[in-house]
Amino acid sequence: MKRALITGITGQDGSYLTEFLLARGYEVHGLIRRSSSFNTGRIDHLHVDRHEGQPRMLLHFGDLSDGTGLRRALETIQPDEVYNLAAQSHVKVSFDMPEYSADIVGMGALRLLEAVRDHATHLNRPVRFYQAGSSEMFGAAPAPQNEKTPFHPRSPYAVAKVAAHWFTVNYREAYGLYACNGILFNHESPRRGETFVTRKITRAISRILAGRQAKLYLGNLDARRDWGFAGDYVEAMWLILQQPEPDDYVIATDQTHSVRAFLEEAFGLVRRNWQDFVELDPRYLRPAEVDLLLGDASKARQKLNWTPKVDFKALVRMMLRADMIDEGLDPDAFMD
Ligand code: NAP
Ligand code: G4F
Repeated sequence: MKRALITGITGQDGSYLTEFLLARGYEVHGLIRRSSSFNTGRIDHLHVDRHEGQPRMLLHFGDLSDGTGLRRALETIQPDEVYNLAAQSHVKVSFDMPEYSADIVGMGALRLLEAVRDHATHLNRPVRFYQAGSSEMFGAAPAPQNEKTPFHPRSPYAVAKVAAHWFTVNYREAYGLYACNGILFNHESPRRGETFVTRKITRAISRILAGRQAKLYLGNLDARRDWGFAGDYVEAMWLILQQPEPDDYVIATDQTHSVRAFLEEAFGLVRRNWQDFVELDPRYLRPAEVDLLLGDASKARQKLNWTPKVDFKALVRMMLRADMIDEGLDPDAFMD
């Protein structure tokens, strides 16, 4: 049985990747942070009590700021594959907490790479490493963006992701580590954090329909993103680690839409005009914006044989339906 270690297992991608790997027979180990409130909501449905069965998802306390703990986790788990998904992943928050974001996103990746390198060397066992790179690294670079596009990051988060990207390339070149970067464009789902713009919109619509919210306050509506479905993207993460040689890949839908277009699609599904509900709050504007992300994932299509299955319209509908059900509404009463 293959063993995987996932940092960030409690996040959106960690939960889908865990489901994906369990379905393929893996034993999945996840690093979780100690929290004063429960933070395992996205993976609770995968939990099997040790006293009642044979769990294949096992959780360990740890943090990317704690290098000793990372080393201990590797020694204990002895994974075949390590997926580094943990991050302070909110771009706007990274302007408020730049040092912390850089430490977890940039230095955290380095700490984990160091632990993997030593573990692989001392025990002479091959370990494959996946780094969760981001289209934010392209920032102001002209679209469409692919593996050859030079990075031009526009936030502390994105700068730190560029550092993590190059640490990963460096450990591949310097130590022969099987280390890969997935450069993933935005991917969403019903499990998306509530403060990212897509989920903020679908959740607000559901609350408006339920009479629990009157207005939706947003920032820049002109920004364009290449939005895909997280469930499709975790398959690409796994495929990246199954190739004969380690490499870096852009993962995207190759389609872009503005925040305004997302609003039109989502409010349109429930036959409402978004202009009646949406107002600008300058607090949601960023000191530097990324205007246009549009991926070119042709390398992944050719080499990984990967294609996204869920398109933009299906994604918006999926997220809206899930939030309406959460809100106690019957989606079929509002949508065609
Ligand atoms: P997410 O939902 O925000 O999840 C982030 C995960 O990281 C959570 O499990 C969180 O734990 C954990 N974490 C945060 N700080 C940590 C720390 N100091 N030590 C250990 N764990 C920590 O993010 P996501 O959307 O699943 O994204 C997964 C990864 O892909 C991230 O690295 C993100 O930057 C990157 N990425 C995401 C996208 C996207 O569109 N979703 C695109 C490109 C790249 P808690 O649950 O305890 O907070
Ligand atoms: O949903 P967002 O916060 O996602 P963003 O900044 O693109 O970052 C996400 O995708 C990256 C991949 O490209 C990941 F690396 C990163 O971890 C994260 O998952 O914002 C999308 C756009 C931005 O242009 C933002 O300015 O929506 C705009 N926006 C407008 N009003 C808003 C809002 N974003 C948020 N979060 N909240 C608003 O009220």
